[in-house]
Amino acid sequence: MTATVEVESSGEPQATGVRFPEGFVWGAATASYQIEGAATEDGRGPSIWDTFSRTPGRVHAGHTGDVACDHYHRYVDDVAMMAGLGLRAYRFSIAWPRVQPDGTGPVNTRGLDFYDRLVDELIGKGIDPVVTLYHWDLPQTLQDRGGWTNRETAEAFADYAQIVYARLGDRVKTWTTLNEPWCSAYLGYGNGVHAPGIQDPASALISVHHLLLGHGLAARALRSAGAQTVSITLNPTAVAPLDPQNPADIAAARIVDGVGNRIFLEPLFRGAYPDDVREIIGRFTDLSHIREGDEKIINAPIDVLGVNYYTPTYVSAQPGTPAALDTPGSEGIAFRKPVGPITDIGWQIEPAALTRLLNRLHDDYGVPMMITENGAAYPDGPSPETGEVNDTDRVAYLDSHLRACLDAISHGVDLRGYFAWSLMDNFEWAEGYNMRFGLVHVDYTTQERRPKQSAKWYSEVIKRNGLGGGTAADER
Ligand code: IFM
Repeated sequence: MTATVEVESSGEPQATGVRFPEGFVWGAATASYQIEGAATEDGRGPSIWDTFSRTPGRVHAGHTGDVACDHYHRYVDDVAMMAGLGLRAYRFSIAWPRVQPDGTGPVNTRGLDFYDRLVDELIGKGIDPVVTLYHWDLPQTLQDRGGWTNRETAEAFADYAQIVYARLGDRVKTWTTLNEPWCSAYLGYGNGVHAPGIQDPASALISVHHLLLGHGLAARALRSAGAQTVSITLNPTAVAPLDPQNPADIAAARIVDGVGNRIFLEPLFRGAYPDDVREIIGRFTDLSHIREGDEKIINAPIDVLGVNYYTPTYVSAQPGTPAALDTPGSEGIAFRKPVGPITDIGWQIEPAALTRLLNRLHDDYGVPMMITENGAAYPDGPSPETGEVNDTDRVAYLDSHLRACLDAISHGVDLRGYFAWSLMDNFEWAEGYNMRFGLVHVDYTTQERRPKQSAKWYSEVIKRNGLGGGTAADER
């Protein structure tokens, strides 16, 4: 697949107008806990995020997902809004505690009914449903038994995957097992910034393995049940040495790449943890959680890799630096503070790092990919004069990252789609409602949805399957 230069009917190519490959999938993404609300409705059990967000001091200003965007009640209007924007696909996640309130055992049919209705609504409007089975809302009962540090959670996840597939598999083609297991493991059990809020390197590394095992078991089950497209979404760190000529910085980047990326990629695509990563895991655990045959299970074939990208990471060797809690084994490594330009959440903007990342994943693993999340937080709101949300910063961010995708496609990357994060402003985990990533503005008092400038711009991008000359922001 290669990017093409647009050719007008006059036969004159436009200077920089570019199109994406035919059939490129255009969508937007959300996640259950971030938008649904209805936290105790229709038999939904508690998740670790209910517990965490209700624990004082864990989430910005004590915000919770109890109501969120009230999508559970407003999904019909929300799907109509997606159709109005021209989305071709919608990536959403299923809340495990809606389907199995205790994580194992009895199925809550009313929970499944909700997703059944949502899928029908999407299909009725010509929008392809792309399902993620786990986007961080683990049933609390499973956490009470150790959560992802317990191997049984991986087995329970595969059972849950089959339950959901049995209900939706006749209509949903794309099945993503996990979203960003890096976050589940290292933020949930490493630095404790996310639920369940544990700070323990061994627990984080054991969780990595059980998440991967859960993925492998679920992928196998989905495949044998007949799933068409099986996938996992990672958020690989676009890590680079601060000084690319300095061997110590290069070695530091290799360690971060090992613990952050290769720990997932190598067993997924090559069926084994790399030796240097095993050595690091072995510093914290006796490795007995990695049983004979597990890596083969994790190596279950997938059809497409979901890639979430927001920001790069630069590291340098700095003896005496304590290990970052989200990166076990990183003692002596300094993570550079983001330098401008940055988004509202403090993440450095560097589209070229996305191209580098995609090229690297293609060169090393040769896997088809989709961008399953990309976007930016800005503190935007309606203008008092016009009522419009003029989020030109977000338009520029999206435009530059789509161009970065095109650069990767020109390199030979088999990139099949792009999902903007996020369809609408929502509960941004530990940041609560303080960070707005949406294409659509949400007024949390009235629940009014208001498409921002970026939503209108994105609709145009979808319509023309590409970008115009300059940035689309300039076109306005
Ligand atoms: O909001 C999150 C999403 O749930 C997972 N990926 C990153 C996004 C922005 O932080």
